[in-house]
Amino acid sequence: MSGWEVFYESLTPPDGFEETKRKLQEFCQRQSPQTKIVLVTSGGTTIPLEHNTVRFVDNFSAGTRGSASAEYFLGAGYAVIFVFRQKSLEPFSRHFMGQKFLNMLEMVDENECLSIKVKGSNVELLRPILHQYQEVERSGRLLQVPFTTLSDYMWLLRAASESLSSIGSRAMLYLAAAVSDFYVPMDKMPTHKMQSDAGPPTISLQLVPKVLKPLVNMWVPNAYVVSFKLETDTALLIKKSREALKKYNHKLVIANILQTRKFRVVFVFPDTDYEVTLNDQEIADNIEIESKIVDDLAKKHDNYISGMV
Ligand code: 9Z3
Repeated sequence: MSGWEVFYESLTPPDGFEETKRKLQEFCQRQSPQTKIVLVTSGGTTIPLEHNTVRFVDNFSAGTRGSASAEYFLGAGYAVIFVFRQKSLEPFSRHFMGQKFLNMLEMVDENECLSIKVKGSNVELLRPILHQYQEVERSGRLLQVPFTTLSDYMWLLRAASESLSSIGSRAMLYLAAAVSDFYVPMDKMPTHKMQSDAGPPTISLQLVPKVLKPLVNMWVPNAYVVSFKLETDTALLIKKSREALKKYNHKLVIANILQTRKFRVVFVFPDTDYEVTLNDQEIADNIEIESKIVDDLAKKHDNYISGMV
């Protein structure tokens, strides 16, 4: 068995896995024969430190990239499988997180009848979002699948990929989730909460095998696969992205630096690369970089489907 097979054998599938698998297959079969389907992964994975998990290792990802991109893919006519970290941002509802939504409302007392209204200019903000959301609900083009741990993510990524294999080149994988490179194997984890009176724990993390390899070569060999590369050191960004392309043989790496990811990414191909950025005016106008990323990708995907690349 190869490294990733041994790794999968050691992981327990998430609760309700068979039911989720059925939903994924049904979703893909239900779409019309021309519809393109994208799998968007979003948010960060957790690494439990105990079987009865009290503590875990997490990362910074809020799911902004994934949730915004999912909306733009829906806008471009795609059906979307959104595999996301539970409690991270989701398409549509992301616009109303925290107290934002409550600040959009006001109470109106008319003839002793109390009602709640959307405040003035917020109507214009809400209208297109609600409109798109309702259309997506009616057409059944969005399937949301939550995960929490690295193990859940791995099982769901594989099931979602395999459910897409039957649609060949019409499938795109957009792997924006921040997936941990390290984990604590099940047999190295204590059953119960670690006790402080036992002194400082030594936690030994192991490397997660790269599942991009079986994903590209075995699970969805004809799909348009896009991965993301995150770095904090600019000097490494393009080099590491090219290495990934070479190793996994997929179509494109979208490279980004932690601090500038909201307004600059680099599309890295085996032989070329170019930047996709937001200028000051676009930032002031609240344009999201994901709209440009998805726009560009949808065109590339069409070319790929028609055999032009
Ligand atoms: C990304 O690089 C995403 O763009 C971000 C988005 C996670 C930075 P936010 O959710 O952030 O909007 O706050 N995702 C991939 C990160 C990653 O783990 N990539 C692996 C790597 O860099 C390869 S798959 O080695």
